[in-house]
Parts: sequence; C-alpha cells; structure tokens
Amino acid sequence: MSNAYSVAVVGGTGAVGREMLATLQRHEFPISQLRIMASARSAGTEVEYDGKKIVVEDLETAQFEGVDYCLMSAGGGISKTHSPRIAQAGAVVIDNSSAFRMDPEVPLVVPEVNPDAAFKHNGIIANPNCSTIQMVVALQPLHELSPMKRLVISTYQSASGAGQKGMWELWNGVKARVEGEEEPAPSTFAHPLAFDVLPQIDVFQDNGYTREEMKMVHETRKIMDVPELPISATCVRVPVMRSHSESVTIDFESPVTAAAAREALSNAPGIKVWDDPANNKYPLARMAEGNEDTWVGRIRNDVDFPTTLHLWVVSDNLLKGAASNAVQIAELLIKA
Ligand code: 3JN
Repeated sequence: MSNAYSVAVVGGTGAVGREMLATLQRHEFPISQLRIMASARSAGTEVEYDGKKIVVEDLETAQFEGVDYCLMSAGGGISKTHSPRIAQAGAVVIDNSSAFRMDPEVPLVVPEVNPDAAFKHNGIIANPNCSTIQMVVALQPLHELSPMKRLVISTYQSASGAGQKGMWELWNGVKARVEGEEEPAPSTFAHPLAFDVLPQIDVFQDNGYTREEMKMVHETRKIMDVPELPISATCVRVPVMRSHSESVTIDFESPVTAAAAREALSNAPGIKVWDDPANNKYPLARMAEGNEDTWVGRIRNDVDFPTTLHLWVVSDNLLKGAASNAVQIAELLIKA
C-alpha cells in the first residue's frame, strides 16, 4: 500500500474548496498528486498549493482513473451527475453537498461521532450540513451521559454559508449603508442581510420549515443513530461573515447537571469549552474563525427542568462545518 495518495478537489476555486486545499496542506495530508477541478468557467485558471501552481481542469471532461480520494464541493446537482462516475473510476468521493446524505447506502460521517460508518461506503461518503456537524460534535458526549429525548435549536448562521457570493452581498450591503448609498438589491439572500437577521435559510417546504431546518432534523437522526428523536430547528441568517452560532436546548431521559455536561464536553474530541460567564467568557464567531474546533459555552440547566440543558455552540462553518470535516474523513480512511 502506498503511503501517499492521489487527491482531487472538485470545486477547488469556491469558498469551501479553497479551505479544503488549505486544510490538506495544514494537516500535511500525504499527497502524491493533487488535481483541482471546477466548472468550465474556472478551468484553465491556476491555484497555488504548497508553493506550486496547479492548472484547474474542467470537471466535465476530467477523468478520475488513478485518483484515491476526491473531495467534492460543487453543489448537489453537479455531485449527483459526477460523483457516481468518479466513484466508478475507483476514487472514494467525500461529498460536501446534500445530494447523497440521506441515501441509506451512503454513510454520513462526523469523525468525532460515528467514525465506524465511514468504512461502510460504496465509493461515496457524505459530509453533513455545516449546522448539523458542529451541533452533533457537542451533542455526542452529552448523549453518552443520558440519552437525548428532544432537541430544540435556533441557529445564527454567517453569510459564508452561502459561499463567496453571500459574503460579497453582505459586504456590499454594509458598505452601501455606511456610505449612505442606495442598498443593492439582494440576489443570494431573500432580503438585504446588512443590519438585519433573516429567519430563512434555503427554501420553505410545505410543513412551514426551511430545507436547512429539515436537513438538521434528518441528518442529526442519521449521524447519531436516533431515528425517532424529536427535533425542531429555526435557522437564521445573521450579518456575520464567518462561523455559525447555535442555541441548543436538549431534553434528556434523566437529569444532567451543567457541571457534568461541562466535564464531559471538556474531555471530548474537537471541543473547546469556553464558559465563564462571570468574566463574560462564551464562544464568539470571531474565536471560531480560522480554527477547526467546536466551541461550547453558556452551559446551563433549565430554570425549571433538571433534565433539560441549554448550550451555545460556535464553529467555523467553512472548516469543521465543511472542509476540515471532509479532510478528517479521508484521514480516518488512510489511517485504517
Ligand atoms: O447556508 C448555510 O449556512 C449552509 C448552506 C448549505 C448549502 C447551501 C446550498 C446547497 C447546502 C448544504 O450543504 O446542505 C446545499 C446542498 O448541498 O444542498
């Protein structure tokens, strides 16, 4: 078995794709050959990796024979079209889109939670939604203290969840307002995001919830193997560039004290507990930005119910919420 791998990054010019490349490099992932694919629009441009320039290939015509791992961040439609042929060519595809997440044949993996699932793949492994990943990292150690009975979540999601165009739309809106100019009409978000909060991420479904909210429901049940768990989410876009924050309320079968939760979270992989309210210490988007940790604070029992706990969970949506979770999955496979 070789100890360096041929790796392809599809969508390598996007917000998540760039972080996938940066994470591979930061982690010193053993790469014998790196290829980058994107749409015809980006094909022919150059991306730098490890001091070398790599010419971006057109995904439509790229052949994948000889590729060991393909990190995909190109959207659901493109993934549906190309992931099966890439897997067929012999690569393991780690796909960041929702295209295959709920397919029973495809593992949906967060290494801190269900690493064993990664090995049951048929060529495609799905990377969960960003809001789901950081939440399940925080839930798993608590679920081991006492089984969860119900979850209620509100998210505060940054503009970068909608990619580079989302960040530009926020930036241009803020700039126009600050400079007293007419605000540009929104195109990525349903309303202007500057100086506002939008209780809508993705499109509404017939049940009154958005697709993002229902992804959190279905994906959490699959990753944590709690198919019946009642979950209700409200996903909100906030005028933050990067990192998603979440208020999470958990009902357990038996009482879980804040002290026990704090200790379990402190010992859990991938988590930084930042919880000292007397000194105004709690996780902020700016702390999470640029690192791979899931930050947890405001750990407290419910005022009335000892079986209920409330938490505040923050993580960089482009890293643990996407790129670094995908690279971690590849690392699980090569370490086996
Ligand atoms: O808006 C966010 O903060 C996260 C958005 C994720 C997203 C956006 C468009 C399409 C996804 C996703 O990862 O679930 C998808 C998709 O793959 O369906």
